[in-house]
Amino acid sequence: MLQLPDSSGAATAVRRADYAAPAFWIDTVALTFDLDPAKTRVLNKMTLRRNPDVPAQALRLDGDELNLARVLVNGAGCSFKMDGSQLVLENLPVQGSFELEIFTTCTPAKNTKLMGLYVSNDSFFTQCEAEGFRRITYFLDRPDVMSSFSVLLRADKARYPVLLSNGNLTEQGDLEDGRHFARWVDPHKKPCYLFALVAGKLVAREQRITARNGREHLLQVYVRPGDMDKTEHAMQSLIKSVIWDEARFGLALDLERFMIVATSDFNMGAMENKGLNVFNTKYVLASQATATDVDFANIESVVGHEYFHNWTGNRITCRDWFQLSLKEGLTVFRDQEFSMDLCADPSARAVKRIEDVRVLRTAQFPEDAGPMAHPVRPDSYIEINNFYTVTIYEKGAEVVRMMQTLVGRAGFAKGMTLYFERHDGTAVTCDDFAQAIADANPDSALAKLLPQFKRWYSQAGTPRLQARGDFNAAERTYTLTFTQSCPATPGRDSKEPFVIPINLGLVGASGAALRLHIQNDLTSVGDSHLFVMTQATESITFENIPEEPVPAILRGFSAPVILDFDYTDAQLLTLLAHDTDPFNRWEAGQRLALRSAIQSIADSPDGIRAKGLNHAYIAAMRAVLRHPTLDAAFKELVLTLPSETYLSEQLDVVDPQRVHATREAMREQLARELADDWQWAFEAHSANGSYVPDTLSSGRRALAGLALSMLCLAARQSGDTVWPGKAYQRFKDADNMTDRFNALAALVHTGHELAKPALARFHSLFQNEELVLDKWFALQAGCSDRAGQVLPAVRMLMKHKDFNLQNPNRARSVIFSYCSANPGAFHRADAAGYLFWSEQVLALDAINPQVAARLARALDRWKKLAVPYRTSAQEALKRVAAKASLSNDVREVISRALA
Ligand code: 0A1
Ligand code: ZN
Repeated sequence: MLQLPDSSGAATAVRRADYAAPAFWIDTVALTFDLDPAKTRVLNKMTLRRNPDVPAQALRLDGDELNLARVLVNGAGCSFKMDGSQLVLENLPVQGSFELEIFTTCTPAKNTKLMGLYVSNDSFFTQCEAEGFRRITYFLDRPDVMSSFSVLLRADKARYPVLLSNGNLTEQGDLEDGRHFARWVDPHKKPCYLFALVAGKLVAREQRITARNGREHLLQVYVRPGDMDKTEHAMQSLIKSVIWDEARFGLALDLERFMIVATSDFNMGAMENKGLNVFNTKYVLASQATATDVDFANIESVVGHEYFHNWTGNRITCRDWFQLSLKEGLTVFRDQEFSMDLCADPSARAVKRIEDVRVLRTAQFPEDAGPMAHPVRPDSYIEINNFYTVTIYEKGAEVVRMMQTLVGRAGFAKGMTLYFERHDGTAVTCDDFAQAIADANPDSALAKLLPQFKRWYSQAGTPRLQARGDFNAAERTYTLTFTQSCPATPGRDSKEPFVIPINLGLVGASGAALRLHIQNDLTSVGDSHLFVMTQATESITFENIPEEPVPAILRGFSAPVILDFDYTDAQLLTLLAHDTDPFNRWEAGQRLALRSAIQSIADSPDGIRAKGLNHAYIAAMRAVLRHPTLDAAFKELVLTLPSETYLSEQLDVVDPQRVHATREAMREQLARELADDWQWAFEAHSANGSYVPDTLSSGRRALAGLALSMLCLAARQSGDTVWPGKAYQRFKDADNMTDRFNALAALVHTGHELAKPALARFHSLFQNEELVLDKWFALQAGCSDRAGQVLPAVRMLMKHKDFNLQNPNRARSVIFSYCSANPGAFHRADAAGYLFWSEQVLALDAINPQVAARLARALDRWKKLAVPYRTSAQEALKRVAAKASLSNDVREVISRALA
């Protein structure tokens, strides 16, 4: 087990194996809040009873940074003691229910951690997941304790005219001294992490809808008064979500009122509190003038995600936090499917799949190979907030997707129905979910292989799938042999084989899909086959194969593995041009680019003398770009080179500067050699009409944006001024943020002299738009580095009047954009980037440990770095570790990195 060098000994690991049911149940909770930023009073009246299944013991209630004023049992004073931050009550009634009343106060105005009850822009918000409720009152702060909540809110009426909590508004009215009240009753039992309250000066866009079953619902999106004009898209996304969940899974809205509230101070994206979702403004507010197409798409998927949690997370919740992926993996899967189902055509679906895989491979694969690697269902943690990870979310979603692949779409829907029949209203485990999907499909491969399949939940690390193809001309057979392995991860060296669903096909040399005849299997037909691998090594043989085919393996990315196949360039070009699966076409292009980059890095220490991209690759890219029928979004993905992060993951030792220089040289070559084609692409996709953020026109704008950036890059090489001039013009004239921002980014990344006036103009145009200012900061901090100018610029940005370290969005837009998203600028030979990182981790830790711990992860992969980066990164990590008063959040990340 991980040893923490914390002398206080405060942090201890929580282990999944230690799970024990709670000793008490809390059936009802009546909360009364007198809201005041400086001192909020919280009266908490609970009815409790002992859990008959657990031996009698003391009641231990969690608390954090609370001032305790009074404790009454059945209306009378009682003895209690404190054990650390827990309130311990012994001698409680043995039989039946009893009432426990606790009166505490807290200080929302000083709550910079943004967990529990806090103030943002003079409004009150709460964030309780995972363990924030204990910062509001003493409670059994664990997800398997589900209670009926009623909430009375009291506050100054002029300052906080809107008072919201979960469920239904049952009463409201005025009080003395300009105060007023509202009473909310939640008809559904819930764990306390789903509790929420909001109070402030807010306005709402409202929409009444009638569901299929005839029930009426009120949907509301609450924002600050000036933001009303940016709520239409969120509302439409919510309506689409309600319709989709009912149509696809038969899951109807179970609330009379469903509210979304936006706040600009939020640690994460959004939170699924029952009936009262609280969102980061970034995932609510959008207008043509202020939000990009990507923002619009993100809003749709985050609104969907939170809404879908209403069933997967809220109606059925997690038994303990080790089961976090039960709700998160499943809900990400559901939001991915939602976004795909909203796509007008199959090609747009494929684009969404490629984008999701790209996130998985650039963020989750590195996590799974680094010091924070953990199984989808972890075995232990020190700080649960550190486990809201891409592994729990994105890899968890891939595990659910594989289940769907193994039982089919209809079978998966049946499994979901059984899951709700069995577990609605309870707190369960990942095992319960997998069992329901398997039991609903008793003849499926999943049911037959369930115990082995569940290794996806228990074993960390990205499996490697090695494939080899053998063509036997005499027998006219082709045999694919697969070997799987999984690297060691912290705490576990050897792994058992996984169940790997491999979707595959064969492509003839001419590009035609071959019909598959599998040896000893007369049932299979068609040109695609799902091979379910279970052993360490396995083969499959195809018959009637006239010539050596090109295997198309892992179509649609059917399993979250790293596939090694020794493709020739010619084979990859065939797949890129012809495979029936768009994901694999894209993948073939990425492999070609990757191969060339790795070769260049090996050949040329500075990335400059490298041979660069070959003719065939350039010609293939031209063919894709000019293709008459492929859609623009797909072209943009194919023509975007693999990221520096992804590239670095392919190397054993990483020199970030060499990686950066190599990729830049490749981009420049693509810009130069396809100059005419980029010009054509820009002109052909810049048609203006009225702005709609749908997949088709977003794709056109994305491709035009890439073309413009390439044209500016080519111009920098040739000294031409026409394209930068055009970019500036487009920046000024654009009628939407996507085109405007793409043009600005093209100037900033190429370091053109017009970037400066453009940035100044952008700032003055949008100085009152927080979310747009975030983009302005992020663009500069994420800017391509040429002369080490980015770090000094970042330090200057932090002195800007609009910078505020306490606001997570702003901190992310500057510090994270530099440390986590700009490797070429961050990994400096003089170690100044790492020094900056350590300063910021420490500064943020004093304000908001959760945000600090995320930043701490920017050096996760330091052991892969080449010298001198490696040594100076280690020094920076040690500098942070040396601080005595680190939060558990940061301490856990840093200790793991240094272990
Ligand atoms: N459950 C939310 C994510 C979330 C998690 C933790 C938070 O605060 C620490 C906030 C939000 C989701 O999946 O959307
Ligand atoms: Zn979620």
